[in-house]
Amino acid sequence: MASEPMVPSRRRLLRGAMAVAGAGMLAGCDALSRSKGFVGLLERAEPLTMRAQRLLSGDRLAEEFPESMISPVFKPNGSINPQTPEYLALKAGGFADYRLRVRGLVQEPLEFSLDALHALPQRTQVTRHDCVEGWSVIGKWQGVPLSHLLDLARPLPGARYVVFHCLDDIAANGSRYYESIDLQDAYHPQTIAAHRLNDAPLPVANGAPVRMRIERKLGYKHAKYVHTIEVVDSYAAIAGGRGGFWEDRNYDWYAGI
Ligand SMILES: Nc1nc2c(c(=O)[nH]1)N[C@H]1C(S)=C(S)[C@@H](COP(=O)(O)O)O[C@H]1N2
Ligand SMILES: [Mo]
Repeated sequence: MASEPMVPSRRRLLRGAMAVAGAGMLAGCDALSRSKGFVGLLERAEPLTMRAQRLLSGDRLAEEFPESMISPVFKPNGSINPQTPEYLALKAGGFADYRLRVRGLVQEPLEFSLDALHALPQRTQVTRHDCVEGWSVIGKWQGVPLSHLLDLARPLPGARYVVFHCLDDIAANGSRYYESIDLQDAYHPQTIAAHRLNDAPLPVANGAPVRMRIERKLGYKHAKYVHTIEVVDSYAAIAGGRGGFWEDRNYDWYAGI
């Protein structure tokens, strides 16, 4: 085996210089990442991480717990009392005018009142919510499997992601919260549009009237106050282009647990 030279060769020095130039380029990454081309690259690279996680965990279910382990309080976090005019109007009417829309790359755009959602097949699950801030709580959720809503709407060829648009703004500039997952996570059996928490209608603080539960993901993926489920081929054109409110502020998109 050839041994490494003791004195750096010209080639090695050159390579070192290129590494330094590379570090300089990283500092420009933020500006770069805002360009559509770069986001497109990211979207192509991310399935690699995804595949690695799936090789390890497959499509396994998140752990479900006995009801005796439900936390006394399901700690609310992020937006807990939305103040957008749309939300305040819906809340004032007891959410009678609320509609959950399914649109985008689907054969059959749909909308559901709360009563209509209650009439669909339901799933109940007692699961642990893990926030990236380092706390967890266990709660019992009831809702409609997203797979069922998608089966009714029938995604078109080219559909790759599902984007959840929310009624709250949490940034000072009025940015709306949004999130996205890929179709595989969308069809996961524990991915539900939840309207009940601990055997009661979903409280405002936890996302009333409808929020997502995506049990294999960190807390910030679980969009609350959802009004529209949009099926897309790419999320690059939405808001900051990284697939979610926190992703646009540098959080990881996949966020698997
Ligand atoms: N619309 C919306 N969804 C959201 C948030 C938010 O601020 N707005 N915060 C996220 C974060 S960081 C967490 S931990 C969970 C908190 O859900 P909870 O309030 O039911 O605990 O909601 C997530 N979904
Ligand atoms: Mo969170």
